[in-house]
Amino acid sequence: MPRSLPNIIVTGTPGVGKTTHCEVLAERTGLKHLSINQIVKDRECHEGWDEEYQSWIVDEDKLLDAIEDEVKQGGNIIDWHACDLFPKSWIDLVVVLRVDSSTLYDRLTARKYSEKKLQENLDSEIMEVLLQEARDSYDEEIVVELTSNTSDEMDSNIDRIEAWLKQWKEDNRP
Ligand code: DAT
Repeated sequence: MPRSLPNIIVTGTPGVGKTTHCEVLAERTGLKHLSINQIVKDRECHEGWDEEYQSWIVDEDKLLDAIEDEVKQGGNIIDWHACDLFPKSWIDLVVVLRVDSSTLYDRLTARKYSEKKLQENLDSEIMEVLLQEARDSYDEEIVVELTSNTSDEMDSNIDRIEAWLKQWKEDNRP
């Protein structure tokens, strides 16, 4: 069944601004902010807690089962630092947020990440790991790279995504 509203992924290295973007977008568009972090925790889609990384070890099959029904209905903004696990057929737009290393360093330091986790995430951002993952997993036309260093950039990103949504609704009118 075709969706009456699209599903958008907002992805990127931790600290790029996914949650901040998703919260504003959800408020402005009425789409639902699907925080995968929260779902993994609340619906126990994990195989336990990784002490070293201070994060849940995600059980991807369980996670997909947990969100399948609501995602298939459409109207979700999926907030997660990975994107290759979601079936292509579920997704209409993939936004990859990017940030300068020095800005990311400051944001992750403020989160008190361990030296190892901090370095791994900085490397991941510099090597464009998430951008590549998005490009490898979805059609090129639906992957958009946006910078998120400043609140002005965030405002313009939100405007762009809103404009995209408006167009999608026009193009997919029943
Ligand atoms: P993520 O969900 O990707 O881990 P976040 O939304 O929690 O990131 O943002 C991390 C921090 O950076 C948070 O304190 C808000 C700030 N931030 C995010 N995007 C920003 C932007 N475009 N301009 C200024 N600050 C931003």
